[in-house]
Amino acid sequence: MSQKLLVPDIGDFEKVEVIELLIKVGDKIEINDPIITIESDKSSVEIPSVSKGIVELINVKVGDKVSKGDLILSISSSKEIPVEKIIPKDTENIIKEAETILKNQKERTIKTRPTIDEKQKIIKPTNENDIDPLETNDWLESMSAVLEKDGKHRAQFLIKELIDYSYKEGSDLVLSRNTPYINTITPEKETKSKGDQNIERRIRSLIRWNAAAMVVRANKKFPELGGHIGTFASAATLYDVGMNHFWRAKNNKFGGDLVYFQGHSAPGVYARAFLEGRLNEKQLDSFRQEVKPGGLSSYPHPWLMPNFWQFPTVSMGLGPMLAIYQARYMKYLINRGLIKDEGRKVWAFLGDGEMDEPESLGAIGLAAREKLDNLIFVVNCNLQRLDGPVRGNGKIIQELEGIFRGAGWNVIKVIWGSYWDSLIANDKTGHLAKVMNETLDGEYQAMKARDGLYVRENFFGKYTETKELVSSLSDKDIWRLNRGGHDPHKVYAAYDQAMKNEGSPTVIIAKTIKGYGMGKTGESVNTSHQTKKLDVDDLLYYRDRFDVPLTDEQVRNVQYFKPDEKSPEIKYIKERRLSLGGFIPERTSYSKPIKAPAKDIFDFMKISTGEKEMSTTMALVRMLTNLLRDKNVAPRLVPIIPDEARTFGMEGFFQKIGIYAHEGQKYEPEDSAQLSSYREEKSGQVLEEGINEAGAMSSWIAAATAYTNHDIEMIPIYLFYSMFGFQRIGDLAWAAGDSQARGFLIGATAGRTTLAGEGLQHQDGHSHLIASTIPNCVSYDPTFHYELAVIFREGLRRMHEKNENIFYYITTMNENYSHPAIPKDKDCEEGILKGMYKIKEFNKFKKTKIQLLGSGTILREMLAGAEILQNEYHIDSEVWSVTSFSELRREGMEAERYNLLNPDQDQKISYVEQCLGKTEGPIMAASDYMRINSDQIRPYTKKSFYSLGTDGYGRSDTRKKLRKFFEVDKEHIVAYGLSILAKEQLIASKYAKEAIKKYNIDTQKPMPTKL
Ligand SMILES: Cc1ncc(C[n+]2csc(CCOP(=O)(O)OP(=O)(O)O)c2C)c(N)n1
Ligand SMILES: [Mg+2]
Repeated sequence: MSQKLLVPDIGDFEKVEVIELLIKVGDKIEINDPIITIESDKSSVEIPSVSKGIVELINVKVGDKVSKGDLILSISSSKEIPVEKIIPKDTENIIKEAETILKNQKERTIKTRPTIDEKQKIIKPTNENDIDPLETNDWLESMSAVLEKDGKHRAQFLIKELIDYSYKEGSDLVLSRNTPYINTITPEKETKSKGDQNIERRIRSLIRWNAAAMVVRANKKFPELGGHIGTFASAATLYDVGMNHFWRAKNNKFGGDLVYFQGHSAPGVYARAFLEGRLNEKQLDSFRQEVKPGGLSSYPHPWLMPNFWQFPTVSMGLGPMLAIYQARYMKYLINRGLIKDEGRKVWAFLGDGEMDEPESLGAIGLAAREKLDNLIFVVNCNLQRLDGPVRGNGKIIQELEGIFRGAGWNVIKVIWGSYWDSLIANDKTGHLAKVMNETLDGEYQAMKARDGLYVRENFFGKYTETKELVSSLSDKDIWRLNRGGHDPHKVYAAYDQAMKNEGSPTVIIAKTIKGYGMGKTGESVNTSHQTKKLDVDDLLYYRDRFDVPLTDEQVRNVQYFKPDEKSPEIKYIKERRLSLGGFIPERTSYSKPIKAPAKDIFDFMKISTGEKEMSTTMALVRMLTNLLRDKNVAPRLVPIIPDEARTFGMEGFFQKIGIYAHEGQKYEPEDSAQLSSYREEKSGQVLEEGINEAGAMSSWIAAATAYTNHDIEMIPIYLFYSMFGFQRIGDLAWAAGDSQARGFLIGATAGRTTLAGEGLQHQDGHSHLIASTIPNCVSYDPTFHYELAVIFREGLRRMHEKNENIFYYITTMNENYSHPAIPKDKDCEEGILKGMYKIKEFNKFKKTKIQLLGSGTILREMLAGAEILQNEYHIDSEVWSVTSFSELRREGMEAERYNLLNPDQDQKISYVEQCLGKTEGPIMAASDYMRINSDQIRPYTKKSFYSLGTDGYGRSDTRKKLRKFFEVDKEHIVAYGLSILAKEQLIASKYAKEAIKKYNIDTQKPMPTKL
């Protein structure tokens, strides 16, 4: 039996052009197989089949315009399947279902005591999960009575007391954003570590010593090197417990946990690697001396230590944000079936001062929403940052608790060490908890800079009850009362619970002392962060404090200490790591390259579009649609969009590959009947980030480094308004370079005059300049679709097939125009990739010539200007399409450098010079970016060079007016061209003057930068 396939609902569009037939008569098709591609003036979408069978007849051809209900084709099929799109979830049913639930709820009778008045009826328990409604009612009635008798403040007070009490009794399921200033896990509920605490302490002491020695030695040699001792000193236990018991390394059986180390605690990580036998003394001695290969980088930089560091974290705030998106991306890969779910975790270590960076907290809502129980934050609250206290007048731990709990995180506070346990247990009157709550961070800090007597007087001395509590303790005992973050038992228990937590991310907020153990010079003092030199007395104190087995002489020489390979310490440290699968951090990749698609997949972009006009953004989307048909590439593409898919004409992707949503789609979308309906799915491929460029970039980095973190090569393509790219998330882009990311960044709707109506804050005139500052970012500003195809294909080949550690920034525009076929010249493709090629030559008059270089859409103004110069002024020209001024500059710099270093050798000729050296006439270059963009190649041309550009603030107007304003339209190109030729004494100046008059160019108008 025969069936008809019709054009489905395509939204607001009528008469949309068919641009591709993806089937032919006789083909066997399955449900969801794409059958044709249609294209409106903004986007192209594939229409999938809603039936299966053999194609009998095709009713449309390329170029036809179709609307909803038009016949596309008919197929023969044995089974009767409705021709209409499969009916979406029935709204009626959903409503009915909801009504039934509501009805049932109403009918559910709760046994309550007879109610006395109307008001009490309102507070009847109605919660379905209530296991004892009678008891609940008792409580509610009491509350009602309190409210009536003593008012809302008293009611609030009682609620708070109840919550605090339940917390103290061991319930961490609190209903308040804040809990008392004590540990979340009560001593009875602590899971005990199976580790040998004595050996672990000795190992930790050696790591502490070697980390400090490393910084001191480096600064003795070269005082300018700097470094930090105080940070790691405060975090040593937090790291050690993780290293000894929790963090599983990547190996051939397991994907590995991912740990984001706090940037300036790097010395501690090196010191441990030294004991593990991964680094030697010579390497420790090259800390912060990275110019000579083999030096240890100041902070975690994968670019500088590509086999060691995994994540760049030292730009505060990026670590937490990247870690959240890393954890989210891990779930994405699992939900898409690309990696196994092995219970891997992402750990991020952060400073309490660092939490003030907006990025640190900016994505915590997403982490909770996406139920990232594979994510664990550890915030080291040593109460200090660089200059002074983080919250001298407040309490950072309580503040963070409120914020994270409010966002939906599992919060574990690790405030007090084991020595406090009995005191807290004996705090029958609650006064100890009261002092703990009342004492400010500034006071806590000051206490640890003093001594036991000071603490007795100023802390315990506040109330008779607390004074009494410690009356049997000596000052030394009081001084020994430790903070939670320095107690391996407390830290172990917290990590253990974090590992077991399900359904939400965990934050461990640990209290420590900055410069722990450093004594007078560096412990808990405001200058702790800056301390990088310790004098002999401090070193001796540090040695004694941690029982490091060094003689005074060895201490004076600041020697490292590493026990014998056969010592229990070294055996223990190695055994621990062996049992956890290997070393951390370590950066490796076992991903397989992706075979670049056959060239012909791009061929459709090498022919002319004829009359048809389209933007390069649309050409890109067309290209991606085609790439999604390549079986090697398709599953690896990760389109990432911050809420602009429709702007870029990408809504077709919603249905085709779905939007990633970890819970799938729990609602029927409003537009479910339409072809491009908003489809969320657990295995969705598109990362739709919402209005969140930093988040989108973090996702992109996670995907772009999946080759090392998950051993799977992915192809992330992040499309954004070009102005909200590098300018907005520049530091993340720099971190992407450091991380050796591989993928595409697409600055869409690019240019300062091409994006016409949006105005000052949208119009980008400098993203290419920022992109060019990142050494491994390759950027292009193509004009025509074939240029885009050549560039993109090469990007795929270099990054994902050949695994070069580079990433691409390509700008695409929203200006519609027709695209010519790729020039026949055999060197054209090479020129496109190198950065320029000759696109047209005007050679009619053979008298006066000018070289015209154009980039992006301004190339078209150049071409139009060249036409006028030829026809109206008899000026010949060569027009060059410059696909990348930045790449030309890089090549030019290299050639120049070689020549300067090798004055007696054959001199290299830069590619710019190869193109322009033998040409006639001066050069005029222009782009839709600031003049400095085209000026990049000025030093490599040996000719007169003039550039036009869009310097100044953008503004909203028509494209034509904007180009006139910024003086990059064809009329200015003609006038400036003539003026340049006059200045070079190649023509008389009157021609230029005439043109200026003819085109109404106001010579008195100030520079656009001043307007
Ligand atoms: C974006 C950024 N701003 C400033 C710095 C300089 N800096 C490095 S560490 C630091 C203080 C860190 O304090 P905190 O986060 O509390 O960490 P702690 O050393 O106390 O553990 C500052 C300001 C930086 N690395 N990154
Ligand atoms: Mg701090």
